This record gives sequence, C-alpha cells and structure tokens, in this order.
Amino acid sequence: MCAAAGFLVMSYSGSRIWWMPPDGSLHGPVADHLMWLNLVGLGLLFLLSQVLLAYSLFRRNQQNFCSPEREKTELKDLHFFSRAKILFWKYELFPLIALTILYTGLAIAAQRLWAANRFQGASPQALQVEVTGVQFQWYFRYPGQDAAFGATRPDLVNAPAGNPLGLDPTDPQGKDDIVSSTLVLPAGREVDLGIRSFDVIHGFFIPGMRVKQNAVPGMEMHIHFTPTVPGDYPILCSQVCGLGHARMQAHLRVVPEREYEKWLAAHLPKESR
Ligand SMILES: [Cu+2]
Repeated sequence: MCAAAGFLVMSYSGSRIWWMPPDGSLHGPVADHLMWLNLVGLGLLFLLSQVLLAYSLFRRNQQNFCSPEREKTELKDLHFFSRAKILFWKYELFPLIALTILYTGLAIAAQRLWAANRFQGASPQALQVEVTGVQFQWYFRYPGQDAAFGATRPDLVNAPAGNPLGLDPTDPQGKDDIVSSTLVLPAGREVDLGIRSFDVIHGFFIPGMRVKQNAVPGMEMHIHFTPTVPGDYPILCSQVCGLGHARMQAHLRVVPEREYEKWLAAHLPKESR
C-alpha cells in the first residue's frame, strides 16, 4: 500500500496523471476495473488492520482493559473445548473466512480476464506480428502479402548489415517480410503478437494497451489484443535486462485501417512490390 501510495504521488507530481495512462485497447476498461477492485479491497484491509492495531494499543492503557490474563481467568471456568472454540472463532476462523471470500472473489474476477486473454487464442483473422527483444532494442516483423513469415537463421543475424533478425534471403516466403523498429497497428483489428527474445529475458510492456508479456529466450509467447484508439503509445521493457535496459524503448502507432495499408505498402521490400 505504501508503494502504491508512493507511486500515485510520484506519478501525479511528475505528469499530473493520477492513474495509468489513458487506455487505448478493447480489454483495458476490464483490466482497470480489476486493478481498482484489488487496490480498494486490499487498501480497506490495510486500513482495518491499522485501526485494530491502534485500538488494541489504546485499550491496553485503559483501566478496563481486558488483558490476556483476565480473559484467561474469565474463560477458565468454561469447558476446555468451549474455550478453545471461542478463541478459534474469534481470532482465527472469522478473519480466515472473510479473507477467503475476498481473495476468491478477486481470483474469479481476474480469472475471467486471464482466460479470455491467455486460454482463448486469437481469432484466425487476427493480424500476425512477430516481436523480438534483443539487448537493447525491439524489432517487429510483419509477414507481408503472403501472410507467412520467412525462415530465419541465427548465423545470419547481423544488425549493422541491416539483418537484425537473420532473415534467410533464400526463402521465398521471407522476401516480403517487413522488419520495423516501430510497431504500427490498425485500429479496431485484433493483433496476435508472437514475442521472442534473442538473449536474456525482456518484458514487453505497452502501458497504454494494458499489455505485458515476458520475452523468454527459446520460446515464442503469444498475446492478443485489439487496439481501438488511434495514437502513439510508448513500448517499454519491464525486466531489468542489462546496462542499456532503461533505453530499451519503442513506439506503438495505432492508425486507421487505410493508413495502415498505406504504411505496409510503403515498407514492403522493393523486390516484392
Ligand atoms: Cu530491459
């Protein structure tokens, strides 16, 4: 809670924004609602625990304070099992039940959102984009007009020579692949990102889209979402991945469908036009 309060104060003083940046995705409002629910629920619990702590400290100084010794004396006459039962209900079972109900409710609410995003795959019409994190840069690859990614080979990776992903020039499917350092997406269309890493674990994070997924070497992690609001959104790395981590940033540009088609056509490799 202290960290959350500190974050809110710092973000307000720095950018005059109290909360996350404005949401530009379809699923964002549900994620934001869930975040509020968690913060409010846990915040109230925190306040309740502090009030109880202050109350017990205050009571300790009162004459009529019911000390543990006095409570023990009062309960001494009761049958052992009755005494144990009262103490159990009072101090353990009731808070346990209350916390279980709260956490179960939060988990069920989160599960729906998680399942929609992780267990249900993207629709077949979703735009396919491959995201690669490499110290300290993000690359985005589009499959081009044939809708198929070309083969890549690790021995061909050569960023200074203009082939940062190691595209194999002998594969015809790769001839129309577009590699960009900016992610450009059409508004209103679902996108399925295949996220990879060439070296260490990176964190692909678009706060404005409420999207976050680790990029793990040797695996392709998929995440799908629908951007709805045209505009520019920062892309960050959320995992400390080396000395240049802080500058591992890119941009997402959400544009109308027609503008996206124009951008795609303008970036097609010359030999495939
Ligand atoms: Cu990083």
